[in-house]
Amino acid sequence: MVDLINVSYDTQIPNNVGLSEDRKVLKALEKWHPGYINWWNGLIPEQFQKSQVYLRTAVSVDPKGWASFGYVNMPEYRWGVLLAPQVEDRKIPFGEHKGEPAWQEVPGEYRNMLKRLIVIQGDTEPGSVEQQRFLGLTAPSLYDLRNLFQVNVEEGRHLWAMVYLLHKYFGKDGREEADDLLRRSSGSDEAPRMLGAFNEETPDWLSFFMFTYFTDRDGKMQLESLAQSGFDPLSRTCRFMLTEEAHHMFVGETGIGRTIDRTCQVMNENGITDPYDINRIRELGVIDLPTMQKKLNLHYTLSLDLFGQEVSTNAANAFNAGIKGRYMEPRIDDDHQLTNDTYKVWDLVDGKLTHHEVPALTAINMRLRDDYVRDAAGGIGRWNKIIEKAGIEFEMKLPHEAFNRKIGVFANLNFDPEGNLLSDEEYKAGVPQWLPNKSDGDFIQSLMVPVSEPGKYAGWISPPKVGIDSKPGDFEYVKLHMA
Ligand code: BYC
Ligand code: FE
Ligand code: FE
Repeated sequence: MVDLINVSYDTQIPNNVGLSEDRKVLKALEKWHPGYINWWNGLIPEQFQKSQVYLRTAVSVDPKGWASFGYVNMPEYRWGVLLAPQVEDRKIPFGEHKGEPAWQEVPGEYRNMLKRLIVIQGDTEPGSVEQQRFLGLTAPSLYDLRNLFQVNVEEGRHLWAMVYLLHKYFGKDGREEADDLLRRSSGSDEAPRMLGAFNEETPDWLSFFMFTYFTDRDGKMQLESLAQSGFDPLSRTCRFMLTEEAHHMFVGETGIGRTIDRTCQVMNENGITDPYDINRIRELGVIDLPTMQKKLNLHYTLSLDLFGQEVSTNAANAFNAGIKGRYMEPRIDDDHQLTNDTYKVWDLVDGKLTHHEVPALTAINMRLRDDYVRDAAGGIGRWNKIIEKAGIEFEMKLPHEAFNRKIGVFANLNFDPEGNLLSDEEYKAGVPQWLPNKSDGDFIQSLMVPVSEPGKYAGWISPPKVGIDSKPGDFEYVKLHMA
């Protein structure tokens, strides 16, 4: 048990926001903390709560030394409140207030808009931990187990980051929203998480890697846009969160890469050249490449839905207000107000996909999604290099953006992964080849057996090339608690 009474919040919560002098916010956070610990302890299986996990903890915002590594009992992890340093004389970088001094307090006219965005951002963080709650039981190695928990504690810290903003700047309704972030829960019927992808299951480690590659990358894009915000505390918070996000996507990219690598290796050892020889490949205890492509299709398209409608007045208003900007806003060569600009969005005319121009202000979500698609393509190329090097003829691909969508112009239309519009029957017949089905799931599940000896890995995945914090291959990343 954690000692909830004698917690010294100023020393327990590493922070650079002067919490000890901010009595009101400190009190609000003290009230919120037991609920958080309760939520956390309910998610992580007991034996892991008592284990020693080699984790990094954010202890400052110095780019050279912001994290310290060491063994931690997870209930005692020090979730800090850290904001990137204030930029002197920072100006609002876009929208109708462009050039005015950045806001240090909430601008009254945009209070609700700002609160909504902070709540949505905050809601995803605990949602992802809930989705990943059972994975610790089947980790393919101690290295992977440690990475799972690293991602989990940091998503927990991201929740803290948003809760701090709610408590500090939004008074009573901010506190209520902070409580609701612990009340909603992934996949719940009564109180689900706010965005679709955070109510899906993450049933196995391949899903976890796909999620951290594709869905955490939505996190990166959204945080980049919020980091541009004219509301300075939000900007500073998001800038620091981005430092941690890189590792989450690294876990995803290398996890998938290692899974691909192992499959190719086993195929070669057994003289299998046809990647579609699925039964033989599966009998050898590795995941066939076509099934990995199906998982990719699923997680990529779920993540595309997180960008909202292609044409959105919400997004236009947030940009105009100076609350949420674009990816790499300072590097974009335009007036940063979008008074006369247009942008191309997808449209469906007589069953054919086309582009048409709309006022750029309304197409902010589409633009961010386009940036995301480019960003997500990078890893696919690196995975294909692994397959090519192994001499196997197969290529992983991002499916067309119209495939399997629930939000936006393509929602609930029957597109195949190439972007062809199909009849209901054609679509139904194709789905088992495009998305993971029950037997794919069962097969992957059958491989999910925990490996807990230092330096050993489950048969379906290769070891990583380098250790965390330069540790050697047989490093004991988690000292498991034995009951
Ligand atoms: N599911 O005009 P639209 C992360 C709603 S991930 C359900 O397009 P907008 C992380 C929408 O709310 C990053 N509902 O809205 C990753 C709206 O409802 P209301 C999370 C959806 O605002 C991994 C209506 O449809 N951060 O950090 O332009 C692990 C009309 O839509 C969905 C953010 O998202 C959906 N997918 O765009 C851990 C940043 N999509 O209000 C963490 C904050 C849309 O009319 N959020 N709707 O009832 C935003 O910027 C925007 O709210 C959205 C939506 C981009 C999400
Ligand atoms: Fe996060
Ligand atoms: Fe993340």
